[in-house]
Amino acid sequence: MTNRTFTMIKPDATSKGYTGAILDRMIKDGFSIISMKWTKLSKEQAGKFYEVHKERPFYGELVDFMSSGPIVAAILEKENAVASFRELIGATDPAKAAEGTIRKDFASSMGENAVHGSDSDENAAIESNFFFSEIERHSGI
Ligand code: FUP
Repeated sequence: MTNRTFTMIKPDATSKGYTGAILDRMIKDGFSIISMKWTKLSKEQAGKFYEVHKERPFYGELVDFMSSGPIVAAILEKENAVASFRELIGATDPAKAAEGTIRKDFASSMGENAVHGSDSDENAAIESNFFFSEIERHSGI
């Protein structure tokens, strides 16, 4: 699974109409879309997805925000996908994100930072399984 990562386009970006532009960045950077869905998380689902951050002070806000509007969830494929995608999206805090990164251009704050990207191969697999069934993950694309 080292050639795959998982992403979400977050509610701030979908509501501002950035979905197409952000997907375009991903495709132009060489990522193939393996699976993709437009959906909305319930509070419970957002809480489960971000369970690792349960003890952090921003957890409640994060769960409220991630369940506040539509998201796009996708599995992407490219060589060295996790690291390459983290580079494309930039630092968690858009104020610290490098020029030309997705967060630099589309995110507004640390919390509302436009996109998610898995931080390891293991989490990419866990997060992909959270959103997509086995058939959806092996669609033959
Ligand atoms: P990242 O891997 O870059 O998405 O960042 P983290 O896994 O550290 O954080 C997950 C999400 O928690 C971020 F996308 C936004 C939110 N967050 C905050 O709201 N405040 C913080 O101080 C850190 C993270």
